[in-house]
Amino acid sequence: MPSDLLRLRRQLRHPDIAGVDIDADDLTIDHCSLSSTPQCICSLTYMLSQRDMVNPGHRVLGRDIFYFPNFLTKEEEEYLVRKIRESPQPLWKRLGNRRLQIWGGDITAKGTLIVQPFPPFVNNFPDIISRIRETGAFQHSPHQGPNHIIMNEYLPGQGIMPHEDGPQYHPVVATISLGSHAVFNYYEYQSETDTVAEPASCGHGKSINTQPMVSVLLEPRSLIISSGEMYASHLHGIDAVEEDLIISNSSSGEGMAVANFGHLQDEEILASIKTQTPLKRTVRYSLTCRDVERVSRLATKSHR
Ligand SMILES: O=C(O)CCC(=O)C(=O)O
Repeated sequence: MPSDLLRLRRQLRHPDIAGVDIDADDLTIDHCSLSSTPQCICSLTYMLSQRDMVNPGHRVLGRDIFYFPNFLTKEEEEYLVRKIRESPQPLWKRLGNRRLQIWGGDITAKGTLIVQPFPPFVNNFPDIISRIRETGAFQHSPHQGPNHIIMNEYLPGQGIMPHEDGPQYHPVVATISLGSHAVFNYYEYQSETDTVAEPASCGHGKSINTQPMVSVLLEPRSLIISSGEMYASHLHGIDAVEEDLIISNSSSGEGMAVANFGHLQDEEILASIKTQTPLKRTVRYSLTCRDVERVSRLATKSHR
């Protein structure tokens, strides 16, 4: 048995997870920090429990990333995009490089969600929240499902810088893509001993490897779930580009290889990859769905 695994078995005697029954074959330890901190033990517990919650057929590269192509139908996508485009101007918040709406309420500086009702289309048609619940990913979250959604709009050439989602949320994030594809990159922090050729940028005073560790192609209508160590100790972002050249698993040509190549289903996207044609981004709306752990029900105003 590898020494890492022996160490891990010793750590699993920690009282927080005593009695957890695991099989050595179930463990993916190559990308897990095996320090002896309780946080590590907790995140290991989480990884192990997450493993049983979401259908393993959706798992990407054995990591805590789950990809669901065609999570919504084309009709549902069209309906949602129409509802978003029809929404009143005051609901939009303008950031430096894009616009967004917040559904489910604002979060205070101390991390409490002041609950507001979701727009009706989130719960009724399509029933996004219950469908996300059914994936099993939120089974252990405080409200057993998302209670907060950030809806981002990206025009071609707009993206989002690598960032972490922060401690106010339960460590699972489910993101639905509407309208356009995008490439979702996961980044690692540099360890203090790393010597990398690439320059590094900084987050929370820690250096970030600017080379993505994993890239996932998000097709329109897809859902991606990040959890466990991908939530807790990695960053994610989307490059601000107008097109993406994606290569197939077997190709050695120029372009980007994506970890979920085997999960892709969109015929136009597959055809562009086959013919090595860059995929032009169009307007994309993303619904980033999370469970804010602390909530207050003081607010009464309804969603317009
Ligand atoms: O638009 C996306 O897919 C990512 C959005 C995101 O990372 C966020 O809102 O924190």
